[in-house]
Amino acid sequence: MSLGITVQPGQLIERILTLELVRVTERAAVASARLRGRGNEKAADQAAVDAMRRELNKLPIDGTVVIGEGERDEAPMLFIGEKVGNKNGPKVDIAVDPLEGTTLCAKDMPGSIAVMAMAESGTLLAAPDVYMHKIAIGPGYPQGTIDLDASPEENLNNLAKAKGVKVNELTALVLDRPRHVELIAAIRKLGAGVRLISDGDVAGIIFTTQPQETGIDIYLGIGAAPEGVLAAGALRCIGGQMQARLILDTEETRARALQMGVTDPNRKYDMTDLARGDVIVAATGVTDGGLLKGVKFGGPIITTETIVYRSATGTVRRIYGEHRELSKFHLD
Ligand code: VTB
Repeated sequence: MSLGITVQPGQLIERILTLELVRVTERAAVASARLRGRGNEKAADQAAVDAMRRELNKLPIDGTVVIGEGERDEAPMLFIGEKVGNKNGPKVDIAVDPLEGTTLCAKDMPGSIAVMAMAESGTLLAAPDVYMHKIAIGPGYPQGTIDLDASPEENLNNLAKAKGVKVNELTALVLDRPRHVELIAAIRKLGAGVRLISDGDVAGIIFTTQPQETGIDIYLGIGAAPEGVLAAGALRCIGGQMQARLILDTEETRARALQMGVTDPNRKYDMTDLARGDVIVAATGVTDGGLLKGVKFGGPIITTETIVYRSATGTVRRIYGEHRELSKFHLD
């Protein structure tokens, strides 16, 4: 293949794949956006899964889904362990959340995205689709400012000190769930603010990297594991700190995790344990949100907005796409 540019062997494919991933999440986003506001989470998710899978299988990669939609019997496609790609390329790990925030999409509420990550084989955390304890902050703070095992009080006080502000000037982002009642109370007791979100903690974690814009200083709480790996991949590129622990609270989940290589069910993972190698993360907006604009229909042109993170260089690209429905490349 000659593209008239000189790059190291192995790098070419990676650089080209950065754009290829955009196609994948664009397609998934457009497919699910057609079902926005229809109140059918399953159909919207299935549309995203089908489109993502179809596009992934066109890529010159020998890929394996290591974390994502669920396992073989629960997820019809893109299940953990599924092979994707046309095999004419590097061995890669894939993490997917074809429709992050299915409820947001079904209700046409802000913040649903189509998101995936690709990394060198063996470098993304392979785990079952379970819950995960997570804590994250953006870049610019001393290493160790936060610790998953410290109390919310300690973490917020340390962060306030590192930021040079009072603790009551901080805002934490937390998923609005009954399981977080105590966490929310502990944060508010310090005088700090809590921004509650109904879904979408991949973007929630990414928001901590731009506190001056988003108003979010720290992410705390329990969300899903695939979203944790995807967010870690993005932070690997932008910078920041993140720690996580899988919630393997039954014999069954521990056994499943062990099969995937998780020998210590209580292990505390750092950002680089969740996404170790060179990783590319792409996300396209489905509904409008704080991170990305949603898909726009109407007229002959469909527009999309995608963000791509590449850890090897720390490059973040925002790609605005115009897709002409009447062209032979029309998006279904
Ligand atoms: C989160 C969030 C997702 O699931 O990880 C959450 O990022 C997990 O918690 O958008 P629940 O089972 O309590 O919803 C979502 O909300 C939906 O996938």
